Amino acid sequence: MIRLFETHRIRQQRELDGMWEFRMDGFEREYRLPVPGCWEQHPDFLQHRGKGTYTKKIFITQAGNVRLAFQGVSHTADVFFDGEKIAHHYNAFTPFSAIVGNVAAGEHEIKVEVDNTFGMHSALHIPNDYYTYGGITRPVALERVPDVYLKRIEFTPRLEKGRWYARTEVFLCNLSAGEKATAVRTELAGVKAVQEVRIPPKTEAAVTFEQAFDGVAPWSHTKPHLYLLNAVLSVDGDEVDDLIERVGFRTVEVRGTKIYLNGEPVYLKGFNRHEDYAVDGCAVSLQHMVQDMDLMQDMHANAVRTCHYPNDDRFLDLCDERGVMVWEENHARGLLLADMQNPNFEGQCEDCIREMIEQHYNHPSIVIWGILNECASETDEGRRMYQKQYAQIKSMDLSRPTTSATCRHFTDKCLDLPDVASFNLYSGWYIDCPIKERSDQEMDWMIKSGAQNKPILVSEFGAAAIYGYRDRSRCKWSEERQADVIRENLEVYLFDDRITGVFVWQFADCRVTEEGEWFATRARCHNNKGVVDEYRRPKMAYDTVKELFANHRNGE
Ligand code: ADA
Repeated sequence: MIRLFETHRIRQQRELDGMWEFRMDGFEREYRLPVPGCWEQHPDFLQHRGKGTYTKKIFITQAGNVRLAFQGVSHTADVFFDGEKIAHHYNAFTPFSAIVGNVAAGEHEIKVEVDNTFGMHSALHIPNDYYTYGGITRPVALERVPDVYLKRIEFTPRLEKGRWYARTEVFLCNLSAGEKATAVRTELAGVKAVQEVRIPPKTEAAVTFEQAFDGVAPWSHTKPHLYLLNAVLSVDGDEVDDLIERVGFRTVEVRGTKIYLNGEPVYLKGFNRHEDYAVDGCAVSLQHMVQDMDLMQDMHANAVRTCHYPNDDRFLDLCDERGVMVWEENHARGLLLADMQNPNFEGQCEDCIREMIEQHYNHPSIVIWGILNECASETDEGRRMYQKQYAQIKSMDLSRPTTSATCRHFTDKCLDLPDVASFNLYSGWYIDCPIKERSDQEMDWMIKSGAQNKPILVSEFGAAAIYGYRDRSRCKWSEERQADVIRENLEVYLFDDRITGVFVWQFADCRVTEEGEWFATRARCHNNKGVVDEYRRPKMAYDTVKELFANHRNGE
C-alpha cells in the first residue's frame, strides 16, 4: 500500500509488493526477498554493506506508457526495464519515478540495482547514529499512464476574514510529440471547477484554481478534518487520467515567539522518531507505524519530528488522520564542514529538499520544514549552505515556517536564518549541569545571536537506558535514571514560556552503524535513548512522559 487512501479511480495502478528475485554481489546463490524490505532481515546479510539486484517479471495486458513509482530505495537505485536503464536515484528517504513509453503488451522485466555502500559517492548516507539499510525499503507501484497525465497537485489553503480559500495547482505532463487540448476538472468539498489548457509536445504545464470554500471544517491537531481533492484530466473530451489527494484546511504562521495553527497558538510536544523497527529495519510495516502512532498518542504527544530525513507517506498520512503535527526535515545528521564539502553534498541535499516538498506538500500535518540537523552551522561556509537550503524551501513553499536543530552551542552563525530556532541539549546525560540554568544560558545566547523574537523549540533532549535494566541506585543506563533525567528536563522545558515545543530524544531505540566514529561504542550498536526499545517495549520513562505531557495544558 502506497497511501492510506485511494489516489486513482481512472488510472490503472497495481502495487508490486511481494517476493522479488534477488542476488547479492559476491554471493553465489540466488534469493527471493520481500519488497518492501531490508536485506539485513536475511541471515546472510545481517549487516551487509554492498550492492544487490532485485528483479521482477511483470505482464502488461494493454500496450501503453508504463510509470514505475518507487517510494524509497536504500540508498541508491539504478532501475532497468527490459535491460534498458530508466532511472538513477540517490537517497533512501525520498520517492522517485520513471516512465517507459509505448510498452508492448506481454511479459517484461524490472531490474533494480541497489547500493548501500558508504564513500564519497554518498554525502548523506554515511556512518551515523542511525543505520543505513539496504533494499527496496518502501512500496513500489506500476501504473499505466496516458500520453498526457497528471503529475502532481499542490493545495495551499488560507483563511481570510474567517473564510477559507485555497490555491490548487495541478501539474500535468505531455509525453507525446503533438500538442494536446486538455481540460482539468477538480472537485473538493462540493466545489467544482474546470479549466482548459493546450500543452505543447514533450512539455509540462500547470493549471491554477483560486477558490473559496464555505462550510468546510478546519484541520487541527484536536480536530483533524480531511477532504479528498479529486482532479480529472480529459483529452479531446475523453477522461483519460485522474489524481486524488487528501488535504486539510489549515494555516501555519509564526507570529513573534509563537507558532499559530489557524490563528491559535500551539505548543508542540512529542518525539523524535527514526524509521527503524527491530525486525523491519527501516522498511517499517504499516502495522508497526500504527503501533508507533498509538503509543505516542497514548503518551499524549501531539507532534513528531522525522529525524533525520523525509518519512514514508503512509506514516505522514497517519499523522494527517490523527492530528499529529510534523516537523519534517531533509536528510542530514551531524555533518562536519568536511562532510558538507563533499562535492556531492549540495546537490544531494537540493534533490532531497525538492523531492520532499513536491511529494509531501499536501500533508496538513506537516507544520514545519527542517534542515541539516547538527551540521556545521558554526562556520561561514556552512552558513552559505544553510542559507541556500532555506532559500530553496521558501522558493517551493511559503506556507510553512523553517527551522534547524543546532548543537553548535554559543558558536552557531545561522540562528537569524530560519523562522523558528531549535536546539538539541542533553543536560543530565552528556553534560552534568543544572537544567534550568543551562537552558537559560542556551536561550539567552540564542536570542542575542539571531533568535530574538522567534519561537524556540527544544528539538532534542533525553537519556539512554537499556530495556529491562532496573537498578535501585538509579545509575546511568538504568531505566530509573532515564526516567529521572527526562522528568527533570520536561519539568523545566514544559513550563518555560519562552519555549513553544519539545521533542523527546527519542521515541524508540534504533540501530546505529558500527563503522566510523564513536557510534560503535553504543551498547548493542543501538541508540538506546528510546522511551520504548526497538520492539516497542516500554521503559519506565514511558509513563514519565505520559504523566508530564498529560498534565501540560490538559494534555491538549
Ligand atoms: C544528537 C543527534 C541525534 C542523536 C543524539 C544522541 O543530538 O541529533 O541524532 O545522535 O545526538 O543520541 O546523542
